[in-house]
Amino acid sequence: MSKPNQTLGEFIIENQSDFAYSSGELSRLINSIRLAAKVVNHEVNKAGLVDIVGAYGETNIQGEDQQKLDVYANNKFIQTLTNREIVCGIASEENDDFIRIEGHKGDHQNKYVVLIDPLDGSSNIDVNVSVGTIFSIYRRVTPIGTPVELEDFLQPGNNQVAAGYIIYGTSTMLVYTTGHGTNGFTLNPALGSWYLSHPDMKFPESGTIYSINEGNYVHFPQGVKDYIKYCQEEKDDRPYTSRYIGSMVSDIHRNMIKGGIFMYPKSSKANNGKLRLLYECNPMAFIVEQAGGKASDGFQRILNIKPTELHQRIPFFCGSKKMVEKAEEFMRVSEETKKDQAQELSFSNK
Ligand code: P6P
Repeated sequence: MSKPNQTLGEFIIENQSDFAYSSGELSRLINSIRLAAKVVNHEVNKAGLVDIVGAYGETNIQGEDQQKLDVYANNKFIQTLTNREIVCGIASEENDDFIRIEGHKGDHQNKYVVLIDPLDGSSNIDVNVSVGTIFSIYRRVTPIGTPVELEDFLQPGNNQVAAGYIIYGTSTMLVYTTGHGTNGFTLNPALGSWYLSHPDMKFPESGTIYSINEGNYVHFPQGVKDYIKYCQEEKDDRPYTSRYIGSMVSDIHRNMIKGGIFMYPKSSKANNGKLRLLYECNPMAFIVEQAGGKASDGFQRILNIKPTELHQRIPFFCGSKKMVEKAEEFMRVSEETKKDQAQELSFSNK
């Protein structure tokens, strides 16, 4: 249930019975995220003015140059989440391993784990293009009272109890779900309050925007090449429009409002694609599905995938249901053609 211009705090209280486990803890969890988001937003908005823009001089486990704001955002979210006595573990794109939080009594009584990409699209910071934070929340699966373990983080996306993103753009928005629809809140920086600006968001079932880095075209699987050519041909509602910001949160947020598909497929340069399953694709898939969209790796639903590694990458097709289904059709046909050709080749060699 939502009322126009309701604040985030009012919305959480009014809907906390939706949270399957302990309503009070969801409130505190989301409140800690919205606090950290306001602090990070303040820094992002003045990035050009202070010496916080540019590389930090370190590289993260992904082998990517850490931008100073990456590190700042990572530290802020970890610090805020740790202080709230709800989280027993945090995994971050910026940290090689997960962080154990034993609680102020050292008794490991906290029930939730949070996985986070603290500043997605950070390479855009220096050129003043919007960036985002992505978070994913699970209930731990190992016994409460014991230290959190890796298996608490390697849960399929279906197990998420909440997920969301913050987009630091022309305005700053928090978009999240607890499995009862997807709602968007816009920050009023003058008041420091978040207002329900996009209640019950619905991903358009189809659209005319496709987002992919076509600079990698020659390295894509044939099915992706075929789908791109389908988007570009003069027929029906095509050619579609190509839009690619290079910041996944921004590309998917735009598509959720206007309709469209975002793709980061595997390629001959990156056998599993670039995006990470646990703290990028799973939370975005949960949010998008709750708005009526679809998210797969080109063949199977993202939320059904059982993770094997903390920082594992996965090909990602996400957006308007009918567009993702069309892309999957091209992927399936291409795979079937490849298998037929392989069979013919093996027969002819006998
Ligand atoms: P490329 C940002 O670094 C990111 O993880 C996503 O936000 C974005 O969609 C993608 O990488 C862009 O990658 O290879 O197209 O520059």
